[in-house]
Amino acid sequence: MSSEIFRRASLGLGGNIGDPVKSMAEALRALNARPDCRVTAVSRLYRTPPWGKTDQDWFFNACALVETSLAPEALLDTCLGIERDMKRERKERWGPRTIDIDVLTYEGVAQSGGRLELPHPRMTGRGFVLMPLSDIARDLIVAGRTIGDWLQDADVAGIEPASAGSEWCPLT
Ligand code: PH2
Ligand code: MG
Ligand code: MG
Repeated sequence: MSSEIFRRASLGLGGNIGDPVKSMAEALRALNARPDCRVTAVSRLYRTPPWGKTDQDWFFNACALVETSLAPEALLDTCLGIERDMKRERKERWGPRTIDIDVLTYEGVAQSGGRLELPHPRMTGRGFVLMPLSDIARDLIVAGRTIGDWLQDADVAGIEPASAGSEWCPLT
């Protein structure tokens, strides 16, 4: 008998090479197909100007909620494995990539200094994370404030919804 506990985590997805929308949908399907992960919510898709390194193509970004029995680091390794299986290409930090999957939050866990910082240390300042995340987790509290509150103070210039809902990502 298994009595595994499933905890909620949130993920940020993005990409700006090849067909990032297809890659993000494929990544979430791969995650959902695992017995230890259930994708329970998918945000709208967004078109976002490049942040950090601005001389590159615009990104597509989205967020998802998962329930998982994996520990945080194991969830990260699973996401990195999916990136690898999808032959992720990346040339430089913050530069162009085919697919990026970041673990943003993990229920009940705050940690720093290791391989996986939680919550993601830069998520509260990034419009391309906060906009999609607020579609599915507006009331989630990160660093003492809700995602909706962080979003109100964030720079969201140029960010545009590119889908009406989660139809861009059929999970089955
Ligand atoms: N990811 C980065 C760097 N810059 N800009 C946008 N708009 N979207 C991203 O996902 C993104 C970025 C590094 O992970
Ligand atoms: Mg990233
Ligand atoms: Mg990453």
